[in-house]
Amino acid sequence: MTFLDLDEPIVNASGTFDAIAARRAFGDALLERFPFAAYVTKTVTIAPRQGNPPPRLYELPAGLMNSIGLPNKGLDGFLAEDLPKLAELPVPLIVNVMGSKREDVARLVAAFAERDEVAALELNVSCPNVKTGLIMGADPGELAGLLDAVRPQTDKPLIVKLTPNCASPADVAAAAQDHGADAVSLINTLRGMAMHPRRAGEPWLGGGTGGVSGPAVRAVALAQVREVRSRVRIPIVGMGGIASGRDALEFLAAGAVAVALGTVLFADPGAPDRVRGELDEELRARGFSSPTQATGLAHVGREQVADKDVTFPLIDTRAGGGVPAEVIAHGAAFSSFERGHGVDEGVVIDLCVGGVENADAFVAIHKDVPGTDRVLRDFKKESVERPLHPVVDKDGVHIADVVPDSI
Ligand code: RRO
Repeated sequence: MTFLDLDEPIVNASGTFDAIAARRAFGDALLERFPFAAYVTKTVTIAPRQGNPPPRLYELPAGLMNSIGLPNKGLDGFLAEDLPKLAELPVPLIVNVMGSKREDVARLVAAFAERDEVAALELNVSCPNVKTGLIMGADPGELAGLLDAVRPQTDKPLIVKLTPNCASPADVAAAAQDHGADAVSLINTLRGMAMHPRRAGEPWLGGGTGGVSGPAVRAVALAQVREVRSRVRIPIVGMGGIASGRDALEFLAAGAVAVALGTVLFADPGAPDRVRGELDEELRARGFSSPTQATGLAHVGREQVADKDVTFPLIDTRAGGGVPAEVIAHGAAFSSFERGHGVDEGVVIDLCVGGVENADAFVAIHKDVPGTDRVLRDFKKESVERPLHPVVDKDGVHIADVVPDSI
C-alpha cells in the first residue's frame, strides 16, 4: 500500500480510540491483535490543556457532536508518560499535533522528528473546537506558510488533516501537496451546534459549538475525498462516518488509499474487524485481490480523458504495474449497477472505459443483472463507431483505452 507501507487499509481517526486505556482494559491481548494498521494519537499541543467545559458530547439522529477542546498532557507530558506506552503498540505510530502559531507546530514536529518510536506526524489544522484551530487549515496560503515552517524540521511523513469547514478543501490539499505534505487525511468534523433542551437559546455544549461526525457527515466526506483526489497525487486517508465495509469501499473508490474509523468505535468497539471483513467481501465480490485495486475507481476515465493525459496514477503503478483491464470494468460495475441506479445505458456506456474486451469482463461479472446484454451490445456499437483513445499514466505507461466523447 502506498501509505506508510501499510499492508492493511484501516486506521483509527485521531481522538477516537485511546490505546493506553484499551491496553489497561485488555492487557497484552490488545497487542496480540491490535485492531488498526497504524495508530493515530489524540492531538498533542505544546502546553497541557484541560479541554472545554462540559457537556462535551451531544448525540444526533445520525451521529455525534463533540466539543472536547483538545485536553492533553502537553508535549513534555506526552513524551514522558504516553510515548513509551504507545511505542509498545505493534503498528506504526502517527502522532497528531496542533499549535496556534506556525512556530509552535514547528517545535512540536522538531521534537517528534528525533523520536524513532514515531513513524509519521499528522498536522491537525482542522479542529473546530478551539479558537485558532481552523485558521491554518481553512486557507491555502496559511497552510503553505505553515508547511514552509514545518517541513524542514523532519524527514518523517507529514499528513495534513483537512477541514470540511472551508471554501475549498481541494485548494487547501493542493497547497499541502505543493509545500511538502506527504499525505492528507479528511475529513475532520463539521462545525455544528445544539440548543439546550430546557434553557431556550443557550447552547448545550460547554464550548458553545462542536464538531459533527458519524453517518451524518459521510456523504460530505465522500464528496470531499473525491474532489481532493482529483486535485492531488499524494495519498489520502479517508474518513467521515465510515461504519461498514461498503462505506470503506466507497471511500477507496473516491480516491483514498486508507480509511479511518472514528465515531463508529464508540458504539461498536469491534468495528475494525467487522469492517475489514465486510470490505474483504465487497472486494471479493468484485474480483479485487487487494484494497489498492479499488482506489480511485470513481475517477476512472474522467480526468484522464479531459487532459488527454493522466494527472495521477489511478491505481498506484508502484504497487502493481498499471491498471488491470478488469479493474476498469469493475469500476464501471461499481459505479453504476452496484450503486443501484439500474441499467442506464448512457451511464454504463460512459463508464465502460476499458474497451470491448473489458465490457465483456464487465458483463461476465454482472451476467445476472437484467439489461446487461443490451448494454454490451450498445457499448460494442458505440466503440466501433468511435475509435478508442489510448490513456497513459504520468510515466507514459499505457493503462486503458477509452471512448473519448463518452466521458
Ligand atoms: O478535541 C476536540 O475537541 C476535537 C479535535 Br482536537 C478535532 O480535531 N476534532 C474534533 O472534532 N474535536
